[in-house]
Amino acid sequence: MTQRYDLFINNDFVAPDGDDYFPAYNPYTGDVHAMIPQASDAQVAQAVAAARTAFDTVWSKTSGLERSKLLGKLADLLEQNAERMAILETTDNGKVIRETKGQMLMAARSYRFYAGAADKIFGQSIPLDQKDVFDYTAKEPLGVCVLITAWNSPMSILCMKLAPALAARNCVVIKPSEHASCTTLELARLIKEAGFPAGVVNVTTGDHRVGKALTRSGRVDRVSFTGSPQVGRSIAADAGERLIPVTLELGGKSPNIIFDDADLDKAVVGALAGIFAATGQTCIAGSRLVVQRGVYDEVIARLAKRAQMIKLGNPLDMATEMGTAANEPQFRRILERIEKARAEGARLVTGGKQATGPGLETGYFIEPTIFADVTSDMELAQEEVFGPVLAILPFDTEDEAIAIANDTRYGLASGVWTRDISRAMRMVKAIEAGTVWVNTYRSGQVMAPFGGFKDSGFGKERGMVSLDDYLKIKNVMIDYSNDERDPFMLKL
Ligand code: TXE
Repeated sequence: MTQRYDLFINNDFVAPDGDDYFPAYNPYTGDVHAMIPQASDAQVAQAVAAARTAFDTVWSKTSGLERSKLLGKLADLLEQNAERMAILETTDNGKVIRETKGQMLMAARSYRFYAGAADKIFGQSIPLDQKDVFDYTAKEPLGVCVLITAWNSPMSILCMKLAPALAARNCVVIKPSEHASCTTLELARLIKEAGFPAGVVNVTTGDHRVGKALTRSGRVDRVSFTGSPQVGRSIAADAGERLIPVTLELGGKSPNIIFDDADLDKAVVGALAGIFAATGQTCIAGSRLVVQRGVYDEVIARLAKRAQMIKLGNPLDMATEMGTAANEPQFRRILERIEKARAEGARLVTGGKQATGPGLETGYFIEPTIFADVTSDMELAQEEVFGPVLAILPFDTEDEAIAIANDTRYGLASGVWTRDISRAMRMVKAIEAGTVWVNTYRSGQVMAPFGGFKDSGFGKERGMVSLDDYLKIKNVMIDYSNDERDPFMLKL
């Protein structure tokens, strides 16, 4: 049955102006499974106004304890609805249920983490050189934050933004990707059920016009965005125009480096998880496997063998290991990138085309694909494919590995596989990336900060540090002395 969703503005579910709905496709069956509302400019303005009013009248005045209880309640509701939400997200973007189930529980964990943080936001008292003057800082909320998310993991991406924003006393307007909006609209129901006051959270769905209307609204105080570097640049330009801060999480071309002395059983599993989990449609994909010459052939052989055994199929089946490309444009983009890689001379080891066979008659399936003998000057080593396509590059020395790792405009994540702790520590220092995993890959927890360098963006999500992105610091100086003061003398 096709579910029809409405916008979520000021705790009401409202139909889009002009009954303007667009279809949400199941990338496995090709069927329309839901209708999504396209917010008009006027409705975007209403959502921002609702958030502003809620901020001014209610939310900015709440205690940490009140916010903590509400976030905790939301975490409970998400846990209770995890199965249903996972099925919906898998239906919407083709990511395997094995992963989306875990993602829902991790998102609930995230709301719980920031529930615990909501009443622990304090400033500092600062000793000055002057006597009888007391100085302190207070951390204040920003106001209205716009949260724009991508289609690959809507609930995981959103919780990294929404939970700290709310804990820090901000109101928000959320704009999910037009390619996967359903779980965000379902979350709106849970937010209402949890008891958040009207206007604290609003969801306006639709295409890029809605995102643009939000980032160009003169009444928002921060934008947090996850998506492509191209759109990230345009959002940063809009924010620059208004002089408001932005957080940008823009993807990567992450190096996963295997040294000769690595535990190869572990490293091969890490390499597979790095590129084929989530069908490679993840910003942290270990899409460049950089392998030392001594184990190069062995790693390629082992990876190819396992890649050919990856079970593709219905993403809702717990046995399925790799799902579909999330939508048609993405499917086409991945196949184009594969053709380009062939043309530029990368050696195709396995895969390389649309996957077909029993159970794959419908759906945007792509074979797990591995290219070897890739060099840094190839587009495959530089451009994000955002699909199940691995580029393997050989190296001889540690310096060479570092040079290859850093030869990218991105700087989001990286992996190092070695048994030599001294080498691991040298690599950790040398790699220009916001995350370095040593002897593990694609592992993240809400308490550990995440976010990239270079073209991967800026700002941190997760961890206590991300609260600061949603707060401003006020300095307060109180002179309680009885001294006479010369108005023209600067007092130190
Ligand atoms: O992202 P877009 P798309 C990469 C990946 C993928 C490519 C395109 O390489 O192939 O991006 O994916 C909204 N002002 N990533 O098209 O276009 C848009 O409606 C304001 C990496 O989905 O960047 C959507 O909600 N908003 C990424 C969101 O921005 C605008 C995850 C993302 O859209 C806008 C997904 C504008 N001018 C894709 N234009 C990651 N970092 O993990 C669009 N939007």
